[in-house]
Amino acid sequence: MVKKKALITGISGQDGAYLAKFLLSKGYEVVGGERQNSSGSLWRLKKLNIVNKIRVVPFELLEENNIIDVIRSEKFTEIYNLAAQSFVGNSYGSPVFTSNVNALGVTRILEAVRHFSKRTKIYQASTSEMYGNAKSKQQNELTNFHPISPYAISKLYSHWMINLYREAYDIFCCSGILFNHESPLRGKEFVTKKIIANLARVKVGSLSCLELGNIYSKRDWGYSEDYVEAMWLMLQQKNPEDFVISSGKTFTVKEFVNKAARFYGFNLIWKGSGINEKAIDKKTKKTIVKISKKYFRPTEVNFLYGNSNKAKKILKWTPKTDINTLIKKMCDYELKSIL
Ligand code: NAP
Ligand code: G4F
Repeated sequence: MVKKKALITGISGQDGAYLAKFLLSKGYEVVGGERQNSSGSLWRLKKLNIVNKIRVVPFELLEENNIIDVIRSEKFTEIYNLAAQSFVGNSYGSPVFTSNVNALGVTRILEAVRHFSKRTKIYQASTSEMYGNAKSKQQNELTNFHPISPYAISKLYSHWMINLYREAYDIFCCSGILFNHESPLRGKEFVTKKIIANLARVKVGSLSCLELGNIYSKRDWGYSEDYVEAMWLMLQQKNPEDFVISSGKTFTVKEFVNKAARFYGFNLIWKGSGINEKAIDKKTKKTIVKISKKYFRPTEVNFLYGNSNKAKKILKWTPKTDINTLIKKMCDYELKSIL
């Protein structure tokens, strides 16, 4: 049987690493797309012991000719487009760059496939951020989108482009609307990793306290390694369709802090409100968490809570890792790396 060949764009990112590991386990030839001004360390692939099993090619979402060259010459079976300016907080300061990468970048891939490799299947990394502050209690494939950040708007553009190319040109392309998913390999700018990494430093005495922004937003947090399997399943279906992938549980950032703090042996007592709210450790009376204005966003998605019944039914996919197991994995990893 001919070996399937997949391109993973954003190979240096969290999902890129876990998806590469998963596809290698399925016998794929894995080609990783890395932008040229990346840090170049591929540390996540090294952590997973797979860096030597992947062929890395230059892949920059801003460079049309680079994208055409790669897609035309390689004729991939599948492309997983995971590359993006993925940090919502930064998208307010760089709306043009974010749109160029996340929105037009996807159009560049779609055009290259349409003209030079029409049988290649495409997975696009869409996001629950596209729902914004949706009116419904839980969000699924039928919920209206109401994006409220440059990031979410750029992702909704690419989401609709994927729909268009599927309908207009009969390309097998689909989007996974993934809710937040984390892991020990999560970037340190995202709140879960920031909480877990900084609380570990407070514990060993190398940081005085953790500073956060809005601790009342709710997120539906899952585990990246579970979610990459759903990406693959979407491309193995007879017809391309979009799917919501979520844990089906939602917690506030504050609840996440309390859970992680308990893992490190802190017992937090919260005092004050608004910008003056803080968490004190019951035993030592030390302030462990403070609120800082600088981490608030101009607009905030207050509540994300996904319903993945369609994925359960059609893909036979369910999340395996609950939030407590996820936190334990992340805390164990963090302690090991700082001690
Ligand atoms: P991540 O760790 O931030 O990885 C993003 C990747 O994109 C990195 O490899 C980055 O390279 C690359 N990249 C950035 N700009 C690029 C450009 N101009 N050209 C080519 N590559 C570029 O993100 P992730 O958490 O793995 O998420 C993967 C995808 O899923 C992203 O598209 C994200 O928006 C989306 N998503 C994530 C979540 C989540 O909770 N994790 C949920 C829904 C959707 P460098 O290493 O060089 O920066
Ligand atoms: O961890 P976050 O930065 O993730 P956010 O904004 O939900 O975006 C992530 O999930 C999306 C899927 O829904 C992805 F599409 C996207 O690429 C990314 O992976 O923030 C989570 C929440 C927000 O409400 C934020 O305001 O935590 C709040 N928060 C409070 N203090 C903070 C902080 N977020 C960060 N990053 N840093 C803080 O100090």
